[in-house]
Amino acid sequence: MAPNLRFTKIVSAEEEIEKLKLDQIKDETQLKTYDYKLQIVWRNVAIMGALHLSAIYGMYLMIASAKWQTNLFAFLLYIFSGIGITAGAHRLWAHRSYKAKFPLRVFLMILDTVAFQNDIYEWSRDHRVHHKYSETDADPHNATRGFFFSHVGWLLCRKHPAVIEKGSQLDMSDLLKDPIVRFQKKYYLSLVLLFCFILPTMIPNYMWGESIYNAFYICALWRYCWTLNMTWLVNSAAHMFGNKPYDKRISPTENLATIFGAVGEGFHNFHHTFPWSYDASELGLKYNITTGFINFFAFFGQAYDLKIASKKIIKDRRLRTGDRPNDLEYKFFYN
Ligand code: ST9
Ligand code: ZN
Ligand code: ZN
Repeated sequence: MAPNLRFTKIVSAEEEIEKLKLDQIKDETQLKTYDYKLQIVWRNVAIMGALHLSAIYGMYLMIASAKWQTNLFAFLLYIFSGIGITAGAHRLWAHRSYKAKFPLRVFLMILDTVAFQNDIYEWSRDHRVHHKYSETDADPHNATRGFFFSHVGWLLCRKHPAVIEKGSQLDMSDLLKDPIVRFQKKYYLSLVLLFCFILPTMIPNYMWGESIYNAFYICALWRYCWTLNMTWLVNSAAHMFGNKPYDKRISPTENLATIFGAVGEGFHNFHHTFPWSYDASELGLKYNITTGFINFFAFFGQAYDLKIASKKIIKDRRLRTGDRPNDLEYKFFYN
């Protein structure tokens, strides 16, 4: 373990409850009923449809005519823009599970922009309301509305009024205090144009003579579409299929495919049980590139105050509310 990792260990149940309060403990109050009618946003349907068709064509170009460097670059962009979401928007800004110095925050903001998943402020607000009101009308990608809705459908229609009402009640002031978040929010579309589309197209052309056409379809469109789908799996598959070793009373699961596809974010039963733990799983670095990334920057002091759930509190919770506390499968997967 790196010598200067600064951990804040959460060791007792009382501490866990206190921490959960800070992380906006799931609200059990009854949501009122709304006069709600599904309203499809056809512009988004057309854009997402076109993006997916272009991505399929991009995949064909990867095999048929692209240079290997282009395919490798597209893959690396997927991993690193994914880390912009996982280590940046998710674990740093939405959950405050660790702190980061200015240079690392700038780097994460750029990676997050490559992923183009709405700005950090909007992403974090939707994510905080998702944790607080999971599987209710106020959850933007409420998984009880089905796989398609939680995967992509929620981006193709107007939001349920409960999402906007409950989201407006969240305290988001911490994010607005961060000048990097404010900067990205202010210039978001220009930054997206540059970091998600223009640079991924120009770099392969300039560096190894790839055609602009191939670079655009592969490194911009295919890579963007692939990263979106890997991210969306956390909201769909990892809210439906898999084990619940930490809390069987909630929908989120440990979903193997998502663990790999979402660069270490598919341990979703763990994450909804301990949302403040920076590693988002109890396995440390195993299958978790994002945790490795944060540890790497912690080694240089750029990431610090990493909050982590102690082994004891995880075990206590597993025995109390997990779905298979003594199962062999648990031992195989988790040891
Ligand atoms: C995308 C996001 O893909 C993906 C997020 C995934 C999250 C995953 C989390 C899982 C855990 C982490 C794992 C990471 C794994 C990563 C792996 C990587 C390999 N509270 O939005 P409008 C207000 S984005 C409070 O127009 P409509 C809003 O401020 C893809 N207020 O709602 C506004 O107020 P005002 C690219 C809220 O009209 C008003 O409401 N982007 C909230 O219903 C209207 O807002 C897109 O595709 C809230 N929560 O439209 C864009 N929300 O007027 C898609 C909104 O005062 N978005 N408000 O300013 C849209 O086009 C629209 O938002 C819409 C809804 C059509 C979906
Ligand atoms: Zn979730
Ligand atoms: Zn989360």
